[in-house]
Amino acid sequence: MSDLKPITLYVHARGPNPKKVIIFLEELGVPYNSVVIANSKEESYLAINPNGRLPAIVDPNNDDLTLWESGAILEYISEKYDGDNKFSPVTDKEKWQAKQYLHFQMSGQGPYYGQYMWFNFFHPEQVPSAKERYGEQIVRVFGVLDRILKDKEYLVGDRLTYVDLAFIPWDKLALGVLDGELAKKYDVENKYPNFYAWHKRLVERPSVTKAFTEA
Ligand SMILES: N[C@@H](CCC(=O)N[C@@H](CS)C(=O)NCC(=O)O)C(=O)O
Repeated sequence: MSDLKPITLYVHARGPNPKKVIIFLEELGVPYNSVVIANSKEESYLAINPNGRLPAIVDPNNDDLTLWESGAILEYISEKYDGDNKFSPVTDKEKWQAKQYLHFQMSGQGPYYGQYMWFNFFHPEQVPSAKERYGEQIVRVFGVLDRILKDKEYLVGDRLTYVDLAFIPWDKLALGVLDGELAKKYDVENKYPNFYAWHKRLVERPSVTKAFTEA
C-alpha cells in the first residue's frame, strides 16, 4: 500500500457513520487523511456531498473519485483495496450475503439508532413515545443479529468481513448511551448473548479504538 496516495476522508466530529470507513481503512492499512467538517451544509462541502452528510471520500488514486454514503464507500474500498479478500467475501454466495447484511445495516440499523439519538439528545421537545419506539427498534435489531449469529462467530462465511465492521459504531454508541441505560433496561448481555459476544469481539480490535479516539 506504500505507493498509494492518502484518500481524503471527510468525517463528523462524533458521528458513527464515518467511523465505519475509518475502521475498514485502518484494518487494511490504506493511507487516509481525515478532514473534520464542522458544517456539513456549507456550499464547499455540498459540492462534495450534495446530501450534506458524512462520510465522503475523494480518492486521488482513482481520478479523484468522490463518493458518499458509507455503505457504498465500504463496498468501494473492498473492491479497490482488498484484493486479497482479507475482509471481503470470496464466493458468489458470500458476496450476496454481504450485500444483504450491508443493506440491513444501512437501512435497518443506522436510521433507527439515529432516530433514537435524535429523540434523546437533539429534539427540542420531549417525546417519550418516540424514545420508547426507537429504543425498542434498537433492541429488535439486537435480536435479529442474535438470531443470525447463533452458532456463528461472524455474519458472512463465519469469517470477519467488512460487513461485521459496518455494524460496530452504531452498536457501540447504542450500548454505551446514557451510561449503558438501554443495555441495562433490556438486559442485552443475557438476552442476546450471541450478539453481545460478537460485538465484544469486534470492539476489542485496535482499529475500533483508533476510530473512537484519534481519528
Ligand atoms: N446514510 C448516510 C448517513 C450519513 C449521516 O447521517 N451522517 C451523520 C454523521 S454519523 C451526519 O452527517 N450528521 C451531520 C448532519 O446531519 O449534518 C451514510 O451512511 O453515509
